[in-house]
Amino acid sequence: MGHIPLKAGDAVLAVDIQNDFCPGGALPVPDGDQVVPVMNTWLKAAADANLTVIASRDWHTVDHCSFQAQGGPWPPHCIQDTPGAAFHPGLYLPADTVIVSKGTAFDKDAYSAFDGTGLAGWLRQKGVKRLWVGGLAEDVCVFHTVKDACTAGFQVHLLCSATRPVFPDQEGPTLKALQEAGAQLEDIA
Ligand code: VGL
Ligand code: ZN
Repeated sequence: MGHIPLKAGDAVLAVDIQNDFCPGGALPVPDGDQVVPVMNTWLKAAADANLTVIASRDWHTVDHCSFQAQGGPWPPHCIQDTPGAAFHPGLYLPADTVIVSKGTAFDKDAYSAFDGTGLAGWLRQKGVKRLWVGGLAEDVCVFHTVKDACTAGFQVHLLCSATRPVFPDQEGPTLKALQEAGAQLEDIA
């Protein structure tokens, strides 16, 4: 375990660590569950330091527009209040974790935790300057969340050992694009 460099003005954001994105789920990310112990280390460290913790979740309606039967790219996943939409049972969420739901409209998808949620303004109000981000999936919702966080002016650190892609052969271009967007890649696990 490397040193966890959290300080005042930091927040930790766990993106979509839900059963449907883990092995056995409806839209499994290869080795998706392996992000849990690493993410937990950061979540515990944030809680110990009294820092803001956010957990986003993909939270779709039935017959959501992103599902294949509706012409979208994905199998049905993360339908509101189903077991597949629940956070991974091993994920440690501090009592005051702020849960951000996204993709909640029938007719609109949202890959980023900042898309339509008001999260950027709320974080600014809380005085958050830096974000430490991990979760699922690296090439989909983590990618768009990190990009939006950079655009919104936060200093973003991507926790590389706390994220996994849906399509592992895309990982190189994904990481390169995020670095170009201003994110720092962190190998601390
Ligand atoms: C996601 C595919 C579809 C994600 C969400 O959370 O990465 N991926 N919906
Ligand atoms: Zn989705």
